[in-house]
Amino acid sequence: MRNVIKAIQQYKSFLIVGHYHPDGDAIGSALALGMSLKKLKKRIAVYNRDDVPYNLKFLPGIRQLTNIFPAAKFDCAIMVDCAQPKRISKEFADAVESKTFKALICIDHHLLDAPVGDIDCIDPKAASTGCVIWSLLKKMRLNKSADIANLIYCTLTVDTGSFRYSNTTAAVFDLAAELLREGANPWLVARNLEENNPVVRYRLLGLSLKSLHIGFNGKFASMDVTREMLQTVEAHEDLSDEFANYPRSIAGVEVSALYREMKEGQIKISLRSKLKVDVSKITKQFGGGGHKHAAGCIIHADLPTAKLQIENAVGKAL
Ligand SMILES: [Mn+2]
Repeated sequence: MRNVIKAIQQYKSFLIVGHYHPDGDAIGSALALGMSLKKLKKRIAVYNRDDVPYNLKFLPGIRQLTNIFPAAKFDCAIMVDCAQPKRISKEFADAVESKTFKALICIDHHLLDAPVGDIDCIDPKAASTGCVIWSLLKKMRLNKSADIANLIYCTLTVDTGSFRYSNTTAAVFDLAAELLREGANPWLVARNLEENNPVVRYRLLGLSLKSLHIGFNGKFASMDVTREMLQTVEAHEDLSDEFANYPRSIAGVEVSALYREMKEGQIKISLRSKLKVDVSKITKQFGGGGHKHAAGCIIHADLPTAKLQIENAVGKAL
């Protein structure tokens, strides 16, 4: 963190980036950092390859986010909630490869074998990347802002599943209280994150729930989202992002899977577990990643083949 602060003081321009298919932690962290560096009169751009999900459009400063890779040069690039340039975008990975930046900083809370930054600020104990950013901003005395408090509060809500997951520690509640004192508004964040769904999401959920499959003596449950379902209700696949939690919420289920047909011959799998099974070990077998209780991968096959492969691996893990 000391080295990150040094770099922030030393350099004049910063490109702040988060992983594609962004969540509230990637976007909230990037915006909070961007807003703070602006206060220091740094030239900044905040970039994400993909569009902002509908439930994150309320975030303060969201207009500073661009999905067009900036042509301008920057002294320093800061990756947040991600430690691999290729998970930002091809343009970004190319820029890193061709040594466009004087320094590459990585601020994250995922454990990775070999982070690639010149400066890696990774805290696997942090509930969200936003928590790491908040510590950084406090050290730099840039934390007195209700907007930044709301952004960090959003990262915390998203990555702890609204203060429910096993990463919800006493420190998380301490931090939440601190953010509230700085002006974060829990109902504003919750209302926009969770009570702002388009009706078509529920029509899609209705179709997907019909595909509910229970296996391994009730320890496994899965749901599908097919191209046909998406076409029937005219929905975008992003609307099914949280569906993986439904099969896990069934009594007795230890592992759940959501199978999403991306395009012909490409299935995106989201795995969830409740207690013992480390689903990231399963997704890694298929070139994916994630956490113990939530992980994902993509299998290049048709839906029945992908299901067979996943269920074989899940069966062994169970
Ligand atoms: Mn995160």
